[in-house]
Amino acid sequence: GGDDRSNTAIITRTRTRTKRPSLYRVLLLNDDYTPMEFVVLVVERFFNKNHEDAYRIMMHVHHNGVGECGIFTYEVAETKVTQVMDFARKHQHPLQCVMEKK
Ligand code: NFA
Repeated sequence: GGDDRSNTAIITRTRTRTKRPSLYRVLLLNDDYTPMEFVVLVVERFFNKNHEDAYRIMMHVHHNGVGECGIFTYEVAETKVTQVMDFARKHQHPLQCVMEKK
């Protein structure tokens, strides 16, 4: 109808480009002082692992120097790192938690 000539009825549909978010590994680093049971507790509490998986991750870090606790989007990974670092500091343990782009 007259809508086309006056433009009011023309709907331009742009293609929706869905981008998958970048993912980040959250890692624990070994040190000589943090008690093993504290690391297990951290992995259980902040990474929602059962005791067996948490123990396995702790021993992996203990033997290899570094180990992965989970893979998250940027903001979630950042939150995990902050939570773990705050918890370790509160208990006066030198445990380090870092994130790296996958
Ligand atoms: N290496 C620590 C110890 O022998 C345990 C530990 C494991 C610390 C994993 C940090 C990370 N008490």
